[in-house]
Amino acid sequence: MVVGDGADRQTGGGVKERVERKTQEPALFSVVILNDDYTPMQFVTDVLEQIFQKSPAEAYHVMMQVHLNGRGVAGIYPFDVAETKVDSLVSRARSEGHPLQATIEDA
Ligand code: TYC
Repeated sequence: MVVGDGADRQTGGGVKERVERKTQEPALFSVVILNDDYTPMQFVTDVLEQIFQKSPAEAYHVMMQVHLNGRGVAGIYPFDVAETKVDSLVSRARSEGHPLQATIEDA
């Protein structure tokens, strides 16, 4: 048994001498909202505030960017969080009869 500085050392035989202790950052993904001709501006602003925790000013800014440029980033998250946000957005949009779409992209 080795008692010492916490590093895991062994000798000989190509055994890894030091255990890698660096934690990996989770991969991040952008939730990108897409423009369409039918979803009301106020609905998009509301979901940006309520699902993506934007301030009213940020939500309006992102909504207008999407309206003018075709797409915009609603937020950046680990994949499972991004997926849940898109599911929430799409199910809320469909339940209110809006065609709003969002995609997930590498950040
Ligand atoms: N283009 C829509 C309209 O004029 C508004 C809109 C903005 C729709 C952003 C979708 O992601 C969107 N009513």
